[in-house]
Amino acid sequence: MAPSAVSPTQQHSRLAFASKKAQDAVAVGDRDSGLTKPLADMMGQWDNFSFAPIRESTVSRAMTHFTDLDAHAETDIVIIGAGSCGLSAAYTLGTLRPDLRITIIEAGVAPGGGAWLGGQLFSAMVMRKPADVFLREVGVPFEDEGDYVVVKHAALFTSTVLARVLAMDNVKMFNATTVEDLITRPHEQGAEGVRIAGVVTNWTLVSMHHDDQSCMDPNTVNAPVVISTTGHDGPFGAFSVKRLVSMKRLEQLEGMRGLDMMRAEDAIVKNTREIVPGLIVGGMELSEIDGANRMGPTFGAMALSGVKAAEEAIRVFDL
Ligand code: 48N
Repeated sequence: MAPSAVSPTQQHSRLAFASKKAQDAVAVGDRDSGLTKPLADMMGQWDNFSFAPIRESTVSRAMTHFTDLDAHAETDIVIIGAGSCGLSAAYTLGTLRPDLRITIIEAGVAPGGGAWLGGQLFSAMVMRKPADVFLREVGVPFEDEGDYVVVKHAALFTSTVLARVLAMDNVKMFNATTVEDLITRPHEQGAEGVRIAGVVTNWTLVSMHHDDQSCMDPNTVNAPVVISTTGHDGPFGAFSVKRLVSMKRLEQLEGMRGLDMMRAEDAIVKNTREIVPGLIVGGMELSEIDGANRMGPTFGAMALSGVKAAEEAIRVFDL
């Protein structure tokens, strides 16, 4: 069947929310040579080529995001984990609520979690309908196979959603940064309860060495709403729900059950929810609390769980 057509104008309109500066950067010049004219004119002219002058300290000041850390010390919504669920939540939130400041904390240098590949290191990504609705929303081409669709490379999905999210003026991602604890406040209904009021962060390499180097204290981000999508595996998988158990706020984790695609994906999307006041859990981290089945190499539930997590976050934020 013909691949889904996302017209250039649709693609371009998808960038409509990007800041004007960012949008100019992707403005398309005349393409009679296949490249934009400025780039085409550069080719073959390398003998007299040189970059504009710069001083190293200028790069250092431009690169270090201390002003971002300052701006995001107080934020509206934190998303822990920039995997397929977290990125889908960020896209949906950033699009629906450009008035909100959204802070993504991602432990990996490379965001994307498990969504750079399909399954067993093969590259194609399968999503069951109706998750194709999200692919059309963000402009990811796919092959329509009836009850499911195939994105020719998982990285095409992840890089497209990542590009959309990072182009948003109200979203900032701090990668190579780990949430190593949750900020809590006594919950109105009884001292044993807590509500979540933000996250505790550190550079990931620091977080991984607390056992062999003491006194590397963390940083903090205050937020009334936190979405946790930390997945079910990896060094920090299922972080928030494991922390809720260790702080005796959750009795125990039911633990992810065996693979059953038909049950797993519906359960993850339907049960994406606020677990404790101020904390919404989605994606595969949820399977660890609920004892939901795993779904294996199909990603529709991740995308739509992210959409639902965004909807829940807006509901909680607007309370
Ligand atoms: O991709 P993941 O691991 O998690 P999800 O829920 O977005 O997607 C899950 C999906 O990839 C699957 O597992 C598929 C569907 N397979 C299912 C199956 O049955 O096998 O992304 C989580 C992200 C990663 O990028 C981590 O680096 C990050 O969260 N992360 C954290 N970032 C900051 N602080 C933390 N404490 C933390 N923990 C994890």
